[in-house]
Amino acid sequence: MNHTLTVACIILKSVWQAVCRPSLSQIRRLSPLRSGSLRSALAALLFAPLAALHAADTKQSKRPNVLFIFGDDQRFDTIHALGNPTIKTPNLDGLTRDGVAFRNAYFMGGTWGAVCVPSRNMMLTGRTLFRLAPASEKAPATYNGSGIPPEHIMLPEQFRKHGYRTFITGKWHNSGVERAFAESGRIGPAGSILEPKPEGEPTGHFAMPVRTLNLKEGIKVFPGKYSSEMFGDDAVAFIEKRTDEQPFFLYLAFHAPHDPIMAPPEYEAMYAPEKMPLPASFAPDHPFQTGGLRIRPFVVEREKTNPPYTAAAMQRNIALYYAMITHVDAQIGRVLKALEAKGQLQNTLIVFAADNGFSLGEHGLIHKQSVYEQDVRVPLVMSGPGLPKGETRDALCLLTDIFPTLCDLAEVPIPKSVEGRSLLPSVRDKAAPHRAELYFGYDNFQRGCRDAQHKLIEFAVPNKRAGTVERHTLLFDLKTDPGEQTNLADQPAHADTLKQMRTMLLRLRDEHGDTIERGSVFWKNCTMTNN
Ligand SMILES: [Ca+2]
Repeated sequence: MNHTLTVACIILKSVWQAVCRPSLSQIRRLSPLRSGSLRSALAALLFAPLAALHAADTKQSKRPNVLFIFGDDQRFDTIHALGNPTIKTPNLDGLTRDGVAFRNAYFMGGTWGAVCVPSRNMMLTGRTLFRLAPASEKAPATYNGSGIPPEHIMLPEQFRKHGYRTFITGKWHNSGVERAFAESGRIGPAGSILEPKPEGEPTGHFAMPVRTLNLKEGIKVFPGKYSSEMFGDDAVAFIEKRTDEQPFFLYLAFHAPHDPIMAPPEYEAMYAPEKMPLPASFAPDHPFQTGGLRIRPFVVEREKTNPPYTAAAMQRNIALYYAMITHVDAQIGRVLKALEAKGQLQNTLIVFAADNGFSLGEHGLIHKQSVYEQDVRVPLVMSGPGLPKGETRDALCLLTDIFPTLCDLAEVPIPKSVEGRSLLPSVRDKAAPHRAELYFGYDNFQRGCRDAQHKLIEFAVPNKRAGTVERHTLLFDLKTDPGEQTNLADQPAHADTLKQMRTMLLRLRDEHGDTIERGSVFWKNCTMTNN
């Protein structure tokens, strides 16, 4: 109940008690007819506005809907309003004006090359990387995040259990979709979109195999329809067709800007490649093995590509990547308009995030298989009831933290399996502490950590042919060097910082349970002196 209504209620109750509630002696003096008529008339006079206020309050205090929008490989700096002058994202800009943006949001990394899978698992379950379940009982060492056991409750599943209509359209990359959602539009990819097609036929995002929750419908392709538009269509249709009052949880997971890097022609035309700024750390190739190089060649400009990269090729790649995001942004705009037309925009919690980042030439990389900033940092914007407008937060946080935050905002209980920490204290108070440190990992080749200022990355990559391990240590001051260009690890002036960060790394390893099979391989290879 809002403040105005509370005050109105107190005043009207006092008036009723003072004027209308007769004492026992008064009742005895009044005839039944006179007493009843007088009180009815006064009650009608006094309580009509109160009833109207109550009706309004009931409407306002309805449980909020949730619109969860997930980008795929969409890095942290891809929202125009948050400091990227090149990219065009008018609808995401609007979301930041209407909400709160977390500028230091991260995912923890992945235990294998397909980092999308554990990332989505972490967001869906609110758990951390080394506390995901094995893929199956037969492969207990494969903690790749694909399997989600029933005891790890998923975010939409929890909302479903608490009275929400749950609907999915878009990418799903884990088990348990039927547990989490009661209804669906098209879900994909239900097969590879990277397979080459005969000349002239739609490919990639224009020919994505999709399915629905109804497996009897089989796998279908809608040739010529770009994946983002398909999922946007289904989200809009769900909102437009809704006639009941049950709150909903709409999960809209785009598959763009994941490769193949390709965009509808009218969006491609919005970005001139030669005008695309290159990252300051651009290089033709990475200087050493990371364990995440050459996982597979990326499909850029319809051609598979490997380093060394030229500046011009990277600019074309950036132009297309931005075009894909602007196209996603247009779909988000359609969905927000549909909510508005249905009168639901003000009563919907909207979250926009992405599963992982993506390198666009930084350090010679086109990939997401590292713990460098551009690979692990993600966008995170939230708007809706209970959230401030046009504000930003610098608190370090994880995708894992979204689950308890949405539960807090919608007054849904947080399951015991959730490890994430609600961002609500940070939402309410910019200075409130959240996470002081973050821990990152990639497969059994990289581990890293950061605090408010420094970041440490340890690489330990076996060279099987030589029977050796290639070791590299990187230390950055993120306050003065956000692009991770100056390695301080070998500089004597920073020896104490290196020692402190290594102590932090080892402590976080233990706190995060990084002792599973893959982690133990890394820690066996990652010899380091720390004294
Ligand atoms: Ca991804």
